[in-house]
Amino acid sequence: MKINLIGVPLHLGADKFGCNLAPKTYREANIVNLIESLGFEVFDCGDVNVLETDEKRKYEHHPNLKYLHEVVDANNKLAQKVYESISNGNFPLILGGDHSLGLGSIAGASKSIKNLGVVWIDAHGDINTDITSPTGNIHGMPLAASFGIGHEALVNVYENRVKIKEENVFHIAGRDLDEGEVELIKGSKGQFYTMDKVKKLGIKNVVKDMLNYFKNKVDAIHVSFDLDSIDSLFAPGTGTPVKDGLSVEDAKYILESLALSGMMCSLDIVELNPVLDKDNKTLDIAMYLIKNTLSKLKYGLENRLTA
Ligand code: DIR
Ligand code: MN
Ligand code: MN
Ligand code: MN
Repeated sequence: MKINLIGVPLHLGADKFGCNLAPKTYREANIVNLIESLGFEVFDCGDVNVLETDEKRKYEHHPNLKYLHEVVDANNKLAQKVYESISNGNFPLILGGDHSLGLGSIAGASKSIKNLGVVWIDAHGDINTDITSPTGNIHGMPLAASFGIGHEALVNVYENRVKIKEENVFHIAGRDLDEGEVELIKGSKGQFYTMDKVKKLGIKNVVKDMLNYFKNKVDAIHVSFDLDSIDSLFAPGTGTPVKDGLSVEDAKYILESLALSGMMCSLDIVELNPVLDKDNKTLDIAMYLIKNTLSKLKYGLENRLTA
């Protein structure tokens, strides 16, 4: 098994410049060497090519889906890379870029894995639609679209099918939810462990619930980690920072537990905005989390084989 790095220099889904620079920032911080130092073979697939566009074309394709064509195009390309990586027996590490890339990651992973689970760690719900979104930013919509709710161009990204079952979603760290998202969560078959719930239960119990929930339920789990899930005090370098979030150790524990479970098949790390990051604080956290998570992945594979 190799680690496949896939960069996604996309900011159009967030409509804020900066997170498109993150893949370059990770490479300059020697992410390849870091992963190799854990004993993995790394193949860097390079960056997904993002179409050039300009501000004037933001609403060219839809009045409340900014840069729809460009975001869908990038996700079609990403999905194919993720699909190829997993079907070749490798582990894709997808470096964003804004969180609209979850559309492509999940589309690709769910082509390889029939019954895919998704853990979405985020201050935001990312379950808006073109109808409910107060911003028109597609990075606030990818999770809902993946379970079939939203505009058909997003639901049918890469392939014309719903990618995951709603009940296969486990969301952690929500604390900045829009009205339409709160409504959707109320009737949802998915699991939503908001920050309030995390504080009440404690992170150990959240992780216990998560692993129990997925046991005998899914074939593998795609993990989508938005750095804004971490408290903005520690991780200021994201486009939409929110206070009162996870500690770095909470995030580390969630991710390493997933790696050790043997169920994790792919990982997104998204929304690092190097322009907004102070003293590389957020970059350092991301590198620390990637290092620790991947270092546990080998044990996870052994757990899976002996289970
Ligand atoms: C807000 C912010 N809920 C929106 N979303 C995200 O625009 O839909 N920020 N995902 O990271
Ligand atoms: Mn066009
Ligand atoms: Mn997000
Ligand atoms: Mn977010």
